[in-house]
Amino acid sequence: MSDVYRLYGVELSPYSVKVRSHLRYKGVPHLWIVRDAETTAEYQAKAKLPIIPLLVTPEGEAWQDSTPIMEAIEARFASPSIDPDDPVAAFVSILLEEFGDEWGNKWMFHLRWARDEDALSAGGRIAATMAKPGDEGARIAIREKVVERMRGRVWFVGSSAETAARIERSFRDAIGLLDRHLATRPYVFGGRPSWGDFGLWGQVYNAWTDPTGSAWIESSGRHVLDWIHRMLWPRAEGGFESWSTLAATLEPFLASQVGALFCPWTLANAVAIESGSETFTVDLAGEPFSQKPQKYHAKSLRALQTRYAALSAGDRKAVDPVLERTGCLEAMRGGGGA
Ligand SMILES: N[C@@H](CCC(=O)N[C@@H](CS)C(=O)NCC(=O)O)C(=O)O
Repeated sequence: MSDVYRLYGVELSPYSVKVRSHLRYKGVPHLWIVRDAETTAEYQAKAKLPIIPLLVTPEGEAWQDSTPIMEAIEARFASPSIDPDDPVAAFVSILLEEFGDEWGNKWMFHLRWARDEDALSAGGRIAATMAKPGDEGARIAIREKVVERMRGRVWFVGSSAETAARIERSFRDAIGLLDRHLATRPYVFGGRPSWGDFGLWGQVYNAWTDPTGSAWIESSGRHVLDWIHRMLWPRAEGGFESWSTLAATLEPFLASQVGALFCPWTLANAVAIESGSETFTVDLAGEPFSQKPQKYHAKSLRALQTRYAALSAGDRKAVDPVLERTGCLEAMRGGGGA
């Protein structure tokens, strides 16, 4: 039996490239199969949900959802681990993975579809994978359809005229803070990539493939740019750092992005899902942010809270002061504050 995994995805899917970089780093034998007009039938025969990435194992099992896919790969291919050794760094790493997947996706989705030039760029690339090669007429027609459809869906991640400035400021602030942090290390937690790198990177890399995200990153984040390139084929260049050397430049990122924006947002989202609200509004660093609740995020927040609850008493004692200082503790405890 072949030992090759088959990963179905597209370059413009942040969760697909996240899993692809992980497989590359782990040295997992795999084929990257672009889900295009030609491979759609084989993709559909395996996929239970209409989402990418889809990873088909050598035994023919079909795995979906990037975090569980990566957990399963970590279980099968233990080394090199993507969990930092230091317990504080290890927890912050999975928190940053969640932040990247859920809040970072707002940056990416908003930047990609809000402006004509970005929508044209991304829509054109998506259409190129869907149209029959050489059929220009079909490519243009599909591009128009994709742009219209996606622009009609940006509300889904909370992008609107009212939230645009907040999302864009968060992206630019995050790039600046990450740039300072990455000025002295190749990866977010030191000499090798972690959960946090993969989650953040899928979104930031995708934003960088679009004109606006690329211009903003390249004009103010040359270390982030190097990391974007590095993460396409990540490799261990050294060990993980401990929290004591990471804290000076990572805590400001945690405080201004995760604690001040993502945590209150995800808690309010979870409450809105539970109460079945159509929309919700939450105060984020003094500004109202309104959107329709997103179901998946409530589920992934619960998974993260379960990880927090499972920390040993000793680890929790080390992690709590950092979460407290950066405004992340309440969300990890489930919003109840106790
Ligand atoms: N939580 C999922 C999210 C996957 C997801 O939203 N995938 C998007 C593309 S990035 C998708 O498949 N959308 C429908 C499609 O492209 O057909 C994961 O981490 O894998």
